[in-house]
Amino acid sequence: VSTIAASHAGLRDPELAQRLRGALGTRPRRLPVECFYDDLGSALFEAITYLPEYGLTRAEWRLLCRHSSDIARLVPSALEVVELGSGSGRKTRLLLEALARRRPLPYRPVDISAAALEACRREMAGRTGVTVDPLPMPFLEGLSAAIEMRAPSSAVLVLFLGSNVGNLEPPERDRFLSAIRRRLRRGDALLITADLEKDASTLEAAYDDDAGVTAAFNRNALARLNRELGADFDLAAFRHRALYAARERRIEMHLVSERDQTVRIPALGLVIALAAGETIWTESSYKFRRGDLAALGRAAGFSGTAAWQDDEWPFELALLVAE
Ligand code: AVI
Repeated sequence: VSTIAASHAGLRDPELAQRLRGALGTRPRRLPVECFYDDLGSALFEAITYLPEYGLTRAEWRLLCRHSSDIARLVPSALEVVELGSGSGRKTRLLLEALARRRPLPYRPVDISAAALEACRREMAGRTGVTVDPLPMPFLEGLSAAIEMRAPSSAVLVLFLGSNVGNLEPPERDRFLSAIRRRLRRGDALLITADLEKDASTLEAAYDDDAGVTAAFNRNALARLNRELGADFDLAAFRHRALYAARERRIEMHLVSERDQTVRIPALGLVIALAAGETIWTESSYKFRRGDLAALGRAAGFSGTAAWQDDEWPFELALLVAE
């Protein structure tokens, strides 16, 4: 996991600070997705992937186990892989091994978290045929850098896994997929995954687990505002809430203020009054239907080559090719 536009300046990055001011300063109060993923947030997310309630990661793992060799057959053999949001690289290892069986494979993970890239490098160490070349950058910058490094005769396979596409609002998502396409050549490919719709109680449990790990992940976003921007959020006065909005097909995560309170965020020059029951909307996680990924890909200039689903935890993996 990582972010699309964060930088090493953390929340003090001027562009992010500006967006934060807008998102928190007006109602409904929101937080940009970048707020989750400092090193602690990335570690908490890694813990989420082990929760019994959070079936997404295991479903993706099953799909990659089952279909790595199909994917290897469908993509050109002279290939370079760029992964947007590598995380620890655990899930990608299998696929890379299948691809590297044919010939040496340059692998360029793009992630803003140096800790994630380091874990990824360790995970790949000693895998025959895979050379790791980490790019500590926001996604699109990293993709552009990787494209500049490509050997002229190689195709590029971009990985955008983890159902990360679900954390983008639809207009932003469409722009992002088009921005990926614009950086690619005809015949390059995009391997992408998305969590599929399922019943509300299963989804809500996945985002409000019994051990409270997701609640900690959610609260860490406010804890970061305290740490990095000198804010004085009283974390104990916020309750974690996850609800499935079926019409919009998204999980919404909120932090609910348990009382009337005033919070100061000096580095943003912001003082906000929260009423009891008012929420800070911290994340949306969109859910999809079978075939949605191919349709999104088509709108961005890709054709859908293949798609596979997991039936145990409905989840989709799709291979799209740049037209
Ligand atoms: C990274 N992303 C796909 C996760 C999701 O499921 O939307 C983030 C997450 N938020 C709470 N739990 C997991």
